[in-house]
Amino acid sequence: MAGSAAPPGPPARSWRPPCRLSAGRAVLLLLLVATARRAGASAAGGPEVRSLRGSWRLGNANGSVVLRGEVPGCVHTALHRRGLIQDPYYRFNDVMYRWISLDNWTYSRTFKTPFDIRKWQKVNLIFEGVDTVAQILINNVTLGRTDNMFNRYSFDITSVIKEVNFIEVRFLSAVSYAAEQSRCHKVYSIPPACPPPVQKGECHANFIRKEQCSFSWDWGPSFPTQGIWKDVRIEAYNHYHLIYFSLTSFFVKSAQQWSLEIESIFDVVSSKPIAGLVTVNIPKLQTQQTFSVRLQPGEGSIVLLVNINKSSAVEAWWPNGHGKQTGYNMTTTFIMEAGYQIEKFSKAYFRTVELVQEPIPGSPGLSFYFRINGRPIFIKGSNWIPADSFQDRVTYDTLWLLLKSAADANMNALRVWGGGVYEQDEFYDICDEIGIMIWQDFMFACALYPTDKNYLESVRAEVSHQVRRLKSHPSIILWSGNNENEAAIASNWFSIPYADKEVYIKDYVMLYVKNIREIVLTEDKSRPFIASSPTNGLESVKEGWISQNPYDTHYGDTHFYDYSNDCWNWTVYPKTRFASEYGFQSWPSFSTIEKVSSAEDWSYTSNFSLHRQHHENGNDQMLQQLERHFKLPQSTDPIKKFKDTIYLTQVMQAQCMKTETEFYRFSQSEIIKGEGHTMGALYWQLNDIWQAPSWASLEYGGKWKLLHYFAQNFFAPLLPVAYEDKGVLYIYGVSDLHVDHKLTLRASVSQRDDVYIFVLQTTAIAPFVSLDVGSIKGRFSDNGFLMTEKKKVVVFYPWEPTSVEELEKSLTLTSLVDVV
Ligand code: BMA
Repeated sequence: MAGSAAPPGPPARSWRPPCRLSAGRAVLLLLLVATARRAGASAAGGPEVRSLRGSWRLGNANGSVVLRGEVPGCVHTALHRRGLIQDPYYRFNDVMYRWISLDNWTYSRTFKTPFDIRKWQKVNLIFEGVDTVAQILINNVTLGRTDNMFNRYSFDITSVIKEVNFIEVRFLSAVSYAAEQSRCHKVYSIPPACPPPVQKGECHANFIRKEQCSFSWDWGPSFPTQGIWKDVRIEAYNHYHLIYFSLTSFFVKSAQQWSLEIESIFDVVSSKPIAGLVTVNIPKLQTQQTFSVRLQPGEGSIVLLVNINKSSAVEAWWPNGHGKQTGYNMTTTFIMEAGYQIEKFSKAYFRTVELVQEPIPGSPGLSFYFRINGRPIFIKGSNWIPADSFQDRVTYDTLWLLLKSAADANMNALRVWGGGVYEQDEFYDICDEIGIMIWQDFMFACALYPTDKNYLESVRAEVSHQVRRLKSHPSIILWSGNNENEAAIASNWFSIPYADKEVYIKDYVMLYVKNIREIVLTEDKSRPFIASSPTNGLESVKEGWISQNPYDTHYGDTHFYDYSNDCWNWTVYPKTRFASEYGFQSWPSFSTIEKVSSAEDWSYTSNFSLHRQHHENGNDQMLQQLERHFKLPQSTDPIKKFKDTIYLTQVMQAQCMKTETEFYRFSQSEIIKGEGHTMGALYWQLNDIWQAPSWASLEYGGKWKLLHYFAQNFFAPLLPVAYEDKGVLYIYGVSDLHVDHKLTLRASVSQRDDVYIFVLQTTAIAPFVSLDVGSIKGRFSDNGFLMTEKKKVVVFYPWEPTSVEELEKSLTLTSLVDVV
């Protein structure tokens, strides 16, 4: 490990934001200008693009730390790459390196303009993402300021750009900014002020439009990053420029025909309107239509409606397990009287989504389920959190591995949870490709939020940008305003005196209903919107958007956590319409923990084990749950005892989640005492942000916990469930299939060159058999199983090259009988 840089003294530079730093010009321009990268594609005379990716100069406020930093990237990653700090995830480094986010850093570089500036009517500097509070300068001229990590910023630099330029992005610590904004909000406080001490986090995350969990969470560290986290470039153009291009599909019932809505947003720099022709061509569907259009000066959109040829059989896009994810190649050509021609290649998908909330015979309340392409679908999956504290480390491969693991475990949906980030384009591309439906939260979680003018303006720009960027993805089936903020007010999490409640309800409605919802409904009519999760849906609307009890099992969705009752007892679970969050913790495997700890940390009660646990009393809760069904590990060898405990927490988590999920699945087709008709099970949580105990089924790095293997079984399309109720054994056959099936059991394994076959033998029955190959990346065909037969064959699918020798060396086999 490289030696760490000494924490420099307090930040010297003194520009402080006025109360609520006005993003003024930048935000205004964001609404007026916008992206070109996605719109891409040009012919002669088209826009010139100069990427500013690559190596920048990076320095802290008093100049004591200067280094090169990659863009896109952040300060922490740059310091780590240069060997100035250790792995930020190692041991206690999250708190040791707090100084990094308290300092104010500046990114700068020079660059040459690769084109003749005089030839262009407009030159923009585009940031796809700035994290978060910064002043942007070119050639010592301030272009504007940024204050929202989720916005796209575009600055008009036509009159500022020279042949050789000096660009600076002067960041202000997100932590200081948030504190300052909270201090300035004088009329009333906006809770929570700080996270619970067990999270070792920073305060006032709700005062900054930044990944909320970067100030810490109950499963994650505090790393409030600074950096240019997405693409940055210069764009020059004449006449007009395509900035957003999106497709949404509709099925027109009256005509029994699919139609596509194509929206193109342009910036027209000519002083006069520009006329032209747009041709849309989908060869496979024998559909071609030409439209004459007229672009007005300034920013504006054109919306074209393409009716798909009725005689072509359109294959719809289906979720994983329900059919194919068909998409059709489509070309859109813009031939305008002035300027260049644009040819845009895209994929057109056809699917409908309805959120059905209607009376159910024999049950008070309303249903809450998704109908995809006219078919009710039981939503099976989990909740997605950011895959890393440092977004620049999240590659396509990281996303693919995690999302493919979700699909391989028979999931058909994920909820992108509101305390993280709107994910990168590639995330949604993969979901489109493999049929993972996305419940997309807006990024607000577990807090109340301000609604002053500048804040709202920033949120409005964020919402328009994100909806425009994402709405073409068929995988997204729902927009949802926030995580648990309706519940936070309804259940008074923050002890707000009754007399003051109205103020917060007003703020809530202002933010999620009058702003976010309004924008979403204007921008995207192709999918439903709910204001919060959990919510009572239409019932919440009726009660003024905040229900008395948003956890009501007769309406909407519920979140349910119970660590004190026996989790193997299905009667403790709510017979809800839709379980959108529920979960139990476990520890990640030893090979994962080992990478960020040292020998002295390897016990369940070490300082390290306490430090990594961010959920109050979490480690004890796991032991208490374990004790109900297992003997706690007693080995005198401390490492063996630690490993046995880790193994048991995973067994316990897997078994609890199996019980709970099977309960939700068999509650699909029944109403008992007015409750039931459950149509969704999204457990908390799919993935981990670092190596620590959490609710996740995939460890940081992608390794499957026993829960993930169990999920593969409890989410199987055909599921037999047996449970006992007052002396009667009930057996359910749960099916997600579209046709009736006879159930026959076969346990068959096929052999391929790139997989490894494990043959297991036992002389006695072995419960919860776990195979572990340490740090070798890959997954087994099955794990955590009950071995009743003498011999069992398990296949290992490696994610990177390995060998029989390596696997043999790393293999550990554990079952309940091995725990001492
Ligand atoms: C829910 C989530 C997260 C949290 C999880 C586990 O409330 O929305 O905020 O991490 O429970 O406590």
